[in-house]
Parts: sequence; C-alpha cells; structure tokens
Amino acid sequence: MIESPICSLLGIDYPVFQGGMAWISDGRLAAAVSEAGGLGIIAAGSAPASYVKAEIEIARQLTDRPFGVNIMLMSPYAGEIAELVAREKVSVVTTGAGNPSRYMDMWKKAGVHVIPVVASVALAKMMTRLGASALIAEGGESGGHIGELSTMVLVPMVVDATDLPVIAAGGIADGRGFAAALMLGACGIQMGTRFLAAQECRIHPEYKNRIVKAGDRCTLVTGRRLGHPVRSLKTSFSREYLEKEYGGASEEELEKMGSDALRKAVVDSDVDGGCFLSGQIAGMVSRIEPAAEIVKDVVEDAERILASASTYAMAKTCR
Ligand code: TUI
Repeated sequence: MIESPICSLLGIDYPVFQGGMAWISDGRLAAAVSEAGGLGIIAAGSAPASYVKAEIEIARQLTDRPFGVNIMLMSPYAGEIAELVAREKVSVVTTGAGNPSRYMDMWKKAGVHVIPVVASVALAKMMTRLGASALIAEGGESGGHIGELSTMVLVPMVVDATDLPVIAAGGIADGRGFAAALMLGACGIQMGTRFLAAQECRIHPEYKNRIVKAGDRCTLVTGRRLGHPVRSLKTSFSREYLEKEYGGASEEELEKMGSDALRKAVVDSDVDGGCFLSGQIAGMVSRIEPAAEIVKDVVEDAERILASASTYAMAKTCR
C-alpha cells in the first residue's frame, strides 16, 4: 500500500489526482474518481461561476468524499470562482496557468486546501511561502497549457525547493510513471490524459477514440509565439494553426482562431475546427474503462513495481 502524506492531509485513499481539464472535468467525472479513492477535480476552464456551482452540486450528490475545483487563472471569471470555492468550502482548490497569490488568504481562511500547479521553482517557492498545502509540479509533456520544463527535470527541482508534498504531473499514465514520480521525490501523481479514456468522462466519443488510437508522436504545441503554449493532438486544425503562427499571422487572427476551439472539440467533436487537448502520453492510453479501474490499475501496478524495485538493476528486462 503506497503511504503518502497527501492522503492523510486530504482524507483520500490513494495519492492519485484527476487533472482539472477545461470543458472536460465535470462533477460526474470528479465524483467517480473521488469515489474510487483518488481526488476528483472539477475544472472551471473559462466557464462562469454558475457552471462551476452546478457541477459542485452534482459531485456532492454523487459522493461524500473530498474533491477539488481547478481554476484556470487566465479566465475572466477566475475571481468570482475563487470566491465561490471559498463560500462553498470545497475541500481542495488547484490553480493553473498563472499565479494565485491574491486569493490565497481568502481560501486559507475558509479552510480550503490550496494546491497550485507550478511550472517553475520560483513559483513553487512563492506558493510555499504563502501557505499552500501542497504543490502540483506539471511538466511540459502534459496536455493543454504547458510550461517549459519536462516532468523529469521539474519534479526533483521543485521537491528540493519546498517542504510541502509535491504531486507530479505530465506524462504519467500507468504504474511505471507513478513509481518513477515517487523516485523523483513526489508523493503522488496527477493524470489528465488517462482519464480522458474513463467511461465517466463525457467528451465526444470521437475525441476518446482519437486518444485511444494515438501514437507516440501524436501531439504538437501551438501558441508559443503568443506566450501561451498549448499541447493538443495533431489534427488539420492544429497543423493549420501552427502554419499560421509561424507564417506571420497577426495575434488577433490567431486568438480568434483558437478562442472557441476547445469547446468545439469536446462538445461538437468538430474534427476540422476543434482543438483536442492531449498529453504526449496518449500514445500509451489504449482502452476505455471506468475511472475506478484506472485508479486501481495505476496503484496496483506501482505497488508491484516498487516491491521488486531493488532487483531491477540485476534484471535483464524491467517489465
Ligand atoms: O492550466 C493548465 N492547463 C490548461 S488550462 C487550459 S484552458 C486554456 N484556454 C485558453 C488558453 C489557454 C488555456 C488548458 N490547459 N495546466 C496547469 C499549468 N499551469 N501548466 C503550466 C502552468 C503555469 C504556467 C506558468 C502556472 C504558472 C505559470 O506562471 C505563473 C507566474 O506568474 O509565474
């Protein structure tokens, strides 16, 4: 049994977080992961507070276990959702795509555990100083909005920069990745892409199909020129966007092209106009199954691997 300080801190059974994926991680998916003993997380994305409130209510109807809300800090609604989370006394708030300093006092006073996503050592140190409960160190293998450093590099540097529990994210989808994250000094993992293939994940079936069929070089990164790099599946849309980005298109043109593309992928499965966010690890996600099976599979596999870890150096093969 993997023992982790994050489990006793949050009241969860396994140190497995489900990433807050914009337009995707709703109350039903979050409740399924929390019921399975992990930490389910509702993503606010760029939706208004009323959407998030409704999803919190759905999750509360489906589970008594702790769950979280992820706030995408570039959202125009970030402030009102920050207040909602404090008012509703949600167990955990995670943040992404920015610096949540201005909300930390409010959340802490409300008894909400603050677990920011960090992509740099500087933000990890600042969040530690301001009283975060834990940190999620997310490497650039992830889907969606990403930082520069890879998980292998970022996680041990963040671990060395803080006394807080660190959750590793980016490029993890099985027990091997989980075990490796623990070896880097993390005390838990967050997975997004693997949960795209959960039965309870309500993205369009074609999106799921594309994740399950994806290969090792299935993603690309757009938006670097705008300062907002985003990883998604290679599609006609993302290739065209990339060509425009490096072909001299204006920022306005690119913003306009990208603005509704996430919703189009998730809700409409618009194969031509949608942006299908995905991590690099999609190449290893091969089946659709219940969220509880995903949690069980990664935990049991990591336990098995770790139990025989000391014999690895001698083994001909590590599998
Ligand atoms: O936030 C994410 N992933 C996301 S958010 C999203 S929705 C979106 N919509 C439109 C445009 C862009 C995104 C899709 N995917 N992951 C967490 C994350 N946070 N990754 C990297 C960061 C990050 C990067 C820089 C956090 C803080 C940061 O710097 C803050 C600072 O001021 O130092």
